[in-house]
Amino acid sequence: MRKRYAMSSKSPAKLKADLIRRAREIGFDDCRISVAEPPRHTPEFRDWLHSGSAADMDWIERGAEKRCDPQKVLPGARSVVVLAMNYWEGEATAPNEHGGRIARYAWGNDYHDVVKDKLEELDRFLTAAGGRQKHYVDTGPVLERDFAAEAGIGWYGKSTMLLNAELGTWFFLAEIFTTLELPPDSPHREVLEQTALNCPVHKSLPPEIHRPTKFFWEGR
Ligand code: B12
Repeated sequence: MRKRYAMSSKSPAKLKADLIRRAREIGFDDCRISVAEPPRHTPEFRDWLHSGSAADMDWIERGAEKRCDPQKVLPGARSVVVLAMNYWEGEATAPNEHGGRIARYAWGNDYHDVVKDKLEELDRFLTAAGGRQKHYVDTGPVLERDFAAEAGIGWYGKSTMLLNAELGTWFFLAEIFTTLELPPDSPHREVLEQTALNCPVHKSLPPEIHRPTKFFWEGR
């Protein structure tokens, strides 16, 4: 049965604390807030697109303007709630008869469905507090890693995967854009250093790293 929430007159700090508690109760491993501003690495994203790195993923190009501006996703958005969910399910299985192995992110039920149900629950919670929301997991026009890095969920690893001190790279991301103003979190120190130094990690990488035409799986 769906939970009902009373209209709230909580302070933004109290609302954030309650939201985080609820997010953890329903199975998210981290919940942090970013301001709904253009993501930090929109110039790099545009370069990536112009260099043809999106290959046949033309849907990324189609949603490019929204990816670069949260106001085009949800006019009036003030905050982005960023959520992380662990998908580590134990050591890798033995390769099959063809020598292949299934990536961990695909072991369980489709994460798009699993996470979406939980996002809907948090969306209802925020609606009851007076917000308008849009939520996404993976398939939305969102530079998810940038918002997550900005909110302090983690920092960029060599594989371009976001790294979290407890979860490693083994987590999915999801976001809720909301018109509510929630106190933002800060980026991890590593993210600020990577950006200030124009990221020697990213610069030292072979060009394949951002080229889905040559897949680069989970840092291996
Ligand atoms: C398209 C896509 C793919 C494509 C292309 C991958 C790619 N690197 O772009 C393919 C199919 C190959 C793929 C594979 C995988 N993906 Co994928 N993918 C996406 C998707 C839908 C868009 C990514 C995108 O915008 N790419 C464009 C490039 C430019 O963006 P980016 O790689 O995220 O780069 C960011 C940072 O590196 C940073 N950046 C860029 N340049 C610079 C320069 C400097 C100086 C600095 C500091 C930072 C910086 O800013 C960029 C923009 O945010 C996102 C979901 C989403 N909507 O964001 C999931 C997503 C990135 N994928 C995810 C996952 C789990 C995977 C796989 C591990 C799945 C698997 N096991 O096969 C692999 C890992 C591959 C990899 N190393 O990235 C997760 C990552 C979670 C995490 N912990 O980081 C996401 C967020 C999905 C989710 N909701 O959980 N993916």
